[in-house]
Amino acid sequence: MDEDEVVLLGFWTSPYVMRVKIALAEKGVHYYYLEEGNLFKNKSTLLLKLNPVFKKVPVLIHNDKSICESLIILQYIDDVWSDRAPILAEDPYQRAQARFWVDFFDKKIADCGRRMWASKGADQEAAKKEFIESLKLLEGELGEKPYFGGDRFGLLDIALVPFSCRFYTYETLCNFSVEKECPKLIEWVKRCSLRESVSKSLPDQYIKSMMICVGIQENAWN
Ligand SMILES: N[C@@H](CCC(=O)N[C@@H](CS)C(=O)NCC(=O)O)C(=O)O
Repeated sequence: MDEDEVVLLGFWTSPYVMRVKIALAEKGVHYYYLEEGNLFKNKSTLLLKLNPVFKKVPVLIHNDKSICESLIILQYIDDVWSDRAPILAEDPYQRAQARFWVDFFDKKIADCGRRMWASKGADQEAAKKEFIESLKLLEGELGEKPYFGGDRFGLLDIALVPFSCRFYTYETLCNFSVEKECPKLIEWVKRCSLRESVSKSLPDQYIKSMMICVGIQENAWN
């Protein structure tokens, strides 16, 4: 399988792209990385050709076949390199649970993050309140386990941990501390960051936050 050609088309601040980087690293799959340099102002012909529907990264290209949407890509990676480091649990119920929480995260928490960044005053406060409540629900799901799936680092961990890079920005914009609100979740972030697959796939949260705050990548909050 490793003779196969694997290319990831991405953008450095995208947590969706980081999901794919972590999954490939966990599986030990070698790949070429192509940065979509002007994602928001001038998309490359390659991106438009490979993802004509959403025109978004990540796109995984495996032996000239393209796969879009981060969660579908994670599933694909798990299917193709099924002989190592499983991303999804074997048990159908555990798989369903992991998918439920990823869906909750993508629909609810990612949206609160966007609103905390894009609004001011009462709207921003409401988004912050919802964000903290939702994180607490996730923290409840984590419980005392090292990872969401138990002892195994899996789908929910891979899907969620990239978004921790944005915590510092949210805290700075909205004046709160994720660590104070959800200490166990931060312990989990630290635990995940000890894995090379994670530490090598996530940019430093302070650098990223600073660039976003000064407006360099403001559209990256899609
Ligand atoms: N649902 C998609 C979301 C991907 C996404 O939003 N990518 C952003 C970068 S973070 C993008 O490519 N945005 C380009 C645009 O909106 O034009 C996934 O899970 O892959």
